[in-house]
Amino acid sequence: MFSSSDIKQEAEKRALDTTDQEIIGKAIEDGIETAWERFALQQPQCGFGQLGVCCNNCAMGPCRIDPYGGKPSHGVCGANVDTIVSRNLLDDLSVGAAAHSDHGREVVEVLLETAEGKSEGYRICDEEKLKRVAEEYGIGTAGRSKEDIAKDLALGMLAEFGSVKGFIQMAERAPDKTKAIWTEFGITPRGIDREIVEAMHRVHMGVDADFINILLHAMRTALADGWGGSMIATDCSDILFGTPKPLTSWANLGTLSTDKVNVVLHGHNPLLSEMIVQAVEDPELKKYAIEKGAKGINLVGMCCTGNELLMRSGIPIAGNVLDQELAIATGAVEAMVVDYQCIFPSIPATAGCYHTKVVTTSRKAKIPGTQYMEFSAETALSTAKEIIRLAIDNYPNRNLDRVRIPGKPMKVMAGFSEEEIRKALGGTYKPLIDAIVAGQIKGVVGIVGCNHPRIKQDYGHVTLAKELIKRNILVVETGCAAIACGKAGLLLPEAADNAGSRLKAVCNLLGIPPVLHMGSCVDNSRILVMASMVAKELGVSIGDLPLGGAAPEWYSQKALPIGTYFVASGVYTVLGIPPKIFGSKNVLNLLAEGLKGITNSAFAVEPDPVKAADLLEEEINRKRAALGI
Ligand code: SF4
Ligand code: MSK
Repeated sequence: MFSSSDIKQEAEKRALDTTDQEIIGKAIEDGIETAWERFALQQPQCGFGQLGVCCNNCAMGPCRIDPYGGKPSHGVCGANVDTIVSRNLLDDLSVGAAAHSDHGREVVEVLLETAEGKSEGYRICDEEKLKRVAEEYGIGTAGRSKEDIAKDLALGMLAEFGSVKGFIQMAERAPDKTKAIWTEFGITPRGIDREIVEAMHRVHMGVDADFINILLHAMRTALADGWGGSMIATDCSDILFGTPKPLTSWANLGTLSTDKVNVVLHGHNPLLSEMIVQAVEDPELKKYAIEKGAKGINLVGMCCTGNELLMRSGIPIAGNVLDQELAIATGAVEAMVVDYQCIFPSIPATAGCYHTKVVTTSRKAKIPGTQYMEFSAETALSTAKEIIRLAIDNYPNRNLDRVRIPGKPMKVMAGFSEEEIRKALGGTYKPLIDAIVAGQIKGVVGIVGCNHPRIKQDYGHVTLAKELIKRNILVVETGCAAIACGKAGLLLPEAADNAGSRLKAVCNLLGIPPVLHMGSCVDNSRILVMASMVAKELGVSIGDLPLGGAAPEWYSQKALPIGTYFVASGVYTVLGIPPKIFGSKNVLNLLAEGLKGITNSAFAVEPDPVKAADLLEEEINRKRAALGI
């Protein structure tokens, strides 16, 4: 498809990072189909779908509405464009909320099994956090074993998924003024599963047809994710595996090794991958790798499983979501181990062109053409060892003529949990508040979300982060956005040289980067907790704070609840990819304008990251002025 002279140009068009560009070039030379080729083949994509005006909810459809105001203006059932667009949005958002929350539930289940002595390889690592969270749940801790406390806490958290109390305990962490807004508009989340199930009910044909009512429930469902499922996932993972602390490691495809067995851990849930981190310490496996001709075993992460491992154990991160096929195309990966979410079903086909084994591990996420090795807490460490043995056995199959490991890894600093940020500030957010009041830090923006083949990989994240720090706005990040900035060298204290002089001085004083890696996608909950603590210290709502959110390259359904719980919590959020709502002016107006009167925040859509930075800065200035600073 490409002449050799075009390959470099094409690679530069697709990705910002030079190691990614090199392997994109190799993949093209090797004739490997990646998301970029498949995206091109999908063009032009369906305009009705992009506008959100197509409904496929029942067997009388699919129905689609003329977006120009002509006929048909209603589906067979009579649903108008506002109903269809808002219902589609709620449907997609609920899928995302379910994904985060079901991940959270699995971590709680393992906490329970660990407390009951039924799991293999797990232990409670952060007893202090266990006790702190247990106290929030009203669970007594004095004189009790950590296992007893953990059992009660796990049961308390599992109850959050239904709706026993009518509210979610974790959401009590929000400031009173924010909770009062939720109460006033009837969007306080009652239970995690409950809101998602109710969303599924509402999108059924002939149930909710009022777009305002539908969108309010979308906010409630998103809040159940952010302040419920995701927050539980974060806190239980911290309890089991340790709350992240600042550390240094490496990022990009150059983290793959030329002479060690390379194992890529990809997906979202740290439950099995943490056991793999333990398994590679087994002296027998180390010896076995050497017997097979390798110099050792090299674990690297990808996407949010990678972020979880980077944050807690300093495992290097090979890349973000568009790197999954590229990692295999290096020809150097013995095994790619996946759990769930953001796994391209294409990877067994890519792996089939090299020697890579793809190992699926979750009952919920099987992919034809992969080797399935089921994860269960009872046998987790044994399964982890088996997986490593399989990868080692595959090492001799590496075809050195087809291997290319690009460039050098980029050093990164990660591990900025909310607790550690607070600790670095001396135990309270007062110094941060003082810095904001003094204008040393103009505001804080969370950049989150994925890569999208419509945007040059990482360009949106990196450009926006650079623009913001230049304007003395501190950036906190999670997910693929954080990996993008890691590859670009922004997760280093030295990157403060790119910041405005006032932010640079703060970073230099604290020895921190101007862009803080706060974790995986579920760890956006850490940003909520931080915002909440600052707001409480000031006695205001989160919506009063000079904060912003952005998802410059999002694609996943999970980004919808993330953006929506940011906005519903009071954080103005700019999306770089338009959501599928432009077919309804009413839906658009409510989300971009109408919400300002409810949560003092709204959504904006701006594909140009420099203009997105302008919007975020304007919003921060507006909130600063309202606070009188
Ligand atoms: Fe068509 Fe209504 Fe069925 Fe949707 S729910 S497919 S608009 S008939
Ligand atoms: S991994 S949801 S592509 S951020 Fe969390 Fe990246 Fe988006 Fe997946």
